[in-house]
Amino acid sequence: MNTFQADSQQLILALSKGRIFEDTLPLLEAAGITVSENPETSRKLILPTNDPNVRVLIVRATDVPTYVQHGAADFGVAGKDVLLEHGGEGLYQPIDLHIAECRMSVAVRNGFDYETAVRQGARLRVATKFVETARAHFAKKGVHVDLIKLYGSMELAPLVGLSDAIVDVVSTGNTLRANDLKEVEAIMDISSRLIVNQAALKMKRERLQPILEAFERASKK
Ligand code: PRT
Ligand code: MG
Repeated sequence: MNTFQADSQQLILALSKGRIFEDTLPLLEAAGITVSENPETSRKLILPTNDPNVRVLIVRATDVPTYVQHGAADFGVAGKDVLLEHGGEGLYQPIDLHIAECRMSVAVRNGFDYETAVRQGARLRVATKFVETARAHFAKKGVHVDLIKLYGSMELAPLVGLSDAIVDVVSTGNTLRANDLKEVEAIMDISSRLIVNQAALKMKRERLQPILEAFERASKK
């Protein structure tokens, strides 16, 4: 039985599977921590490491700030996109890790004249997972939008007439191109940040500090 108890010696790190897990592994190695199982093949949601006092929780990318905010994890790694939607309450964000880099952009269907629509003051329907970021972006531009909240596959929305535009993260642009979409505006650069529970930072400083320093050194390379 793998019972789970938070105690003061334990450090719990929240990570999401996929690119964030993979890009965080070398940073953990730099801190002398090796994760003993691969989340892609293991069904475990709590992964042991070579350090009996450090364990890794595998959660959805958007849930990482929630686990850390409430202290169920002491620290975690989350994209700036996710942190902006969460709001950052209860979180200390000391380090830009420069991993999982991408950008937040506005995209429309090829053939849709975004610039003219904006210039003429058209009301745009925008589908996105990132409603707070999208709201702030269009408010700053003075563009009226109806935001449609989606949880994934935003690229589909303009193709089936659900929206005029999407706000999504773009890395290579291949997904947009494959779906007859084009990027019309870059909103901001995105990378992943180390986040730390504010209480844990005080209570477990001695244990956390060397790991934070190793992450900081390794992420600058
Ligand atoms: O997949 P899930 O629904 O569980 O959650 P998630 O998509 O939030 O998690 P994950 O693991 O896919 O992404 C975690 C973090 O990686 C995000 O919060 C971003 O900060 C960052 N990141 C970096 C990306 C990308 N690059 C990226 N390309 N997140 C998502 N994508 C997706 C994008 O949404 C689009 O569908 O990949 C597609 C575009 O990729 P290109 O290369 O075709 O442009
Ligand atoms: Mg994803």
